[in-house]
Amino acid sequence: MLVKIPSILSLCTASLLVAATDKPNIIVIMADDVGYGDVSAYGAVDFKTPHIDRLATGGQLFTSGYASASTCTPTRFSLLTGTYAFRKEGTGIAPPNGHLVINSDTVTLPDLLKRAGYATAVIGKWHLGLGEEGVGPDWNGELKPGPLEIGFDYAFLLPTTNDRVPQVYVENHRVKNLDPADPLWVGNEKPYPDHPTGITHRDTLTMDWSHGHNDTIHNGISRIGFYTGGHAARFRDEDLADKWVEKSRQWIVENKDEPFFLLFASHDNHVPRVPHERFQGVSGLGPRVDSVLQLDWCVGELMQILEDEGIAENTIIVFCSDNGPVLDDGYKDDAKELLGVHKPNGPWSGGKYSVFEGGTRLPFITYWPGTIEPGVSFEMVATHDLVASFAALVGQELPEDAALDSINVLDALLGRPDAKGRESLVTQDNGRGRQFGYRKGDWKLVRGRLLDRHPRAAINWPRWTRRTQNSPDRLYYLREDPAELFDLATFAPEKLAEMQRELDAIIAEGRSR
Ligand code: NG6
Ligand code: CA
Repeated sequence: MLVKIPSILSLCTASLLVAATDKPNIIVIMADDVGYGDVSAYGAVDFKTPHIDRLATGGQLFTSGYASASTCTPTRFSLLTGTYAFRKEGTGIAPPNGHLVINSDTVTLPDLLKRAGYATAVIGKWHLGLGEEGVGPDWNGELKPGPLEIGFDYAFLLPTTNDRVPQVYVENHRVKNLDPADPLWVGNEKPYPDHPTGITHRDTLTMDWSHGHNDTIHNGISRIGFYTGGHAARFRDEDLADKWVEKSRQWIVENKDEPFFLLFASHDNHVPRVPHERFQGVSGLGPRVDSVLQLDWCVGELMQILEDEGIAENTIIVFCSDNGPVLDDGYKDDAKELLGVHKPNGPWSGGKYSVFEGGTRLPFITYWPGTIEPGVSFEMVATHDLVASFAALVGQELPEDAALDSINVLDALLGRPDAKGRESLVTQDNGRGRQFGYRKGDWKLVRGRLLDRHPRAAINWPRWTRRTQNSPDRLYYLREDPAELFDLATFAPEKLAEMQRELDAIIAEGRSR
């Protein structure tokens, strides 16, 4: 009998262990506009991101980790739905009064995890719209449909972007701290003729605009769009990161006894870059890099919360970004002037808004201490693969008509030996198919009305890639030419035709899974 006790105990421990790792907590940290080269684990040398680096050295660092688009809304649409955004109208950069662009009956990543017993939350930037199509957000009433209607149990949001009005938090269905006596109005035009804007009151601004961003002023900064009211609800830009961490801590502590899924959607380093005072000036490279340091701090805090709660070994963290880097995205914050030799897009060409690699090939790290072996992975994975991969992790079958482009790359994400990533990938710019990238193995097709002369995207553009509009498809061999400098279209016409055929088929077939 006495002999048996330890074996029963160890059996119990073993089954507990299986139960614990069977359904690990999942945290997806999606950064905003952070490029491949913006993390020291990926080669940044002018500053350090020690916490993100800890994820990288303790987990799998992917050299071919992608966002599916080079702007925010389409990448986030695909992250949650597993379907390429170009398949759905209206998935370009969402405006301040944009409606929810994911249909409530779409099977989403949080839906699948909920079915598997997970508590689900999104904290941070949303930018997928709120409210019904044709109606949009009811800022003073119930903001639905929104995240709660597509699978999240809890939401604490920056509803659009920090440069789009209004600067308020949304908690679940409501604007947080909204005083009914001071209703919030949001619109596309001046509410009255002498409403102060970034044009009429430019001399009062604490951060000047360079293009766009000259409508309603809040916190000394003019934004995209107009609003009035809701004063008690308005945030300070400086406090956003602290708020995401505070709300995450609260929600994790409340939900740590069941498996949970948290989408931590940082706004850093999207413009206007106004990190908390304690990060201002710290990098010496201006607000852009200060904001990256603030993001890195958030990552460290999240890791610490897991440690404090004793759940670090039972939590998988994915670190990724929504699109490539940009220097001047509408405000004069000296991002370009203070860049020095830092390369936000690493070895690639292009950045935000581009389908060259720099627009979508981004830091991508998976971390699960005790389960994921540390290492570097050259396998191709993308943010919208998390739907199929996590469905597999938690034993949920993907419905046939859901997640139409999501590939189960779980083994690669977990760093299992000989695991394979995806074979091919379509990337897009903003909206519905103006530009496409198509990568298969080492080959890359670049198609479309190129915005590579776009001033906002102008990061380290090689001379060769400055094209005019409606240029023909181009073909690159990434293994020898990672910066996509040498168009091989005329040298390898058969390869070009094959790649064109495949891209056309993926677009035409309506699904790639
Ligand atoms: C662009 C904005 C840019 C940024 C972007 C969305 C102008 C001139 N530019 O239209 O500043 O807000 O939209 O960025 O207004 S994203 O990362 O959320 O996709
Ligand atoms: Ca973005």
